[in-house]
Amino acid sequence: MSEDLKRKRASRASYSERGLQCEHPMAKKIFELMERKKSNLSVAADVNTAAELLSLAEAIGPEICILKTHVDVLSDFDSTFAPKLRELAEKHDFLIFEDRKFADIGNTVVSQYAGGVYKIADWADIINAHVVPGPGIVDGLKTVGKDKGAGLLILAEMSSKGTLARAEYTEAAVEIATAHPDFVIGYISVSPASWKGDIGAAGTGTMIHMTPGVQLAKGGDSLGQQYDTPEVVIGERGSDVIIVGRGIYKAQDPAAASAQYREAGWAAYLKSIET
Ligand code: 5BU
Repeated sequence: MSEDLKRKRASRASYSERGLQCEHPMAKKIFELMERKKSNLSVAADVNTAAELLSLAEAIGPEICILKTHVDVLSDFDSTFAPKLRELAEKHDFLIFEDRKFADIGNTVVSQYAGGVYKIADWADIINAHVVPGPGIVDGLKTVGKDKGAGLLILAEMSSKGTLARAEYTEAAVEIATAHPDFVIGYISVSPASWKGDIGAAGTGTMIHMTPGVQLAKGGDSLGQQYDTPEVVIGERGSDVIIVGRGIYKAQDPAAASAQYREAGWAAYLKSIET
């Protein structure tokens, strides 16, 4: 292990300590929620219908800190969906992250975020964006989401094989993210502990790292997804939140599987802050 990595590991702080430092209300809320529920598990609810998603959310709600959605894959989406999901979020104490991956110029993302069929800004606590267009995308999303108290995650890395979001791209993404502390709450990242120097400050500070591509065993799928375990993602790579899709919603008993992932994620976190 490099000296840089050793130093970073040793300086890792608890979620509550980091929550206390947060000025952004949504970042603070996430850190507090993780500590309160003893969960750093986010479930990617990639089912095909609103009915299935709501029933999955009811089953796994007690185990998760964040429910991640792709609302545009729900074949029966209508305006009754969001209020029902929000009700479950209140009941089970979780936040909603719409993984929309905005990627257009500022003016266009304003309409994509606030308008259209999905009206994401009305119900999502957290959204994410690529920085391919440059900082204008953050400024655009901010005009809609900031006053609502929403938080933005910047896609600094991706979990898929051959991703171009690496090296200098990741550094540029961090630069854009850190220039907007009033709206950006963290990153989608894969291996933030290995980022050069202190960029991104994995495991310390107020930026939250969330990582997809997590299963109980290392592996992948036939379309480029790459999986690693909660132990590696939280303990070695320096992330804060594990995002699990098929490992949970395809399990025979998603509630039991989510409990298993929550325990694995939490154990890895506790171990990572041991001094
Ligand atoms: P899986 O079933 O655990 O592979 O689902 C992963 C989820 O995370 C899925 O919703 C993806 O769209 C999402 N994802 C990802 O897999 N990799 C990424 O880099 C990003 C999102 Br960003």
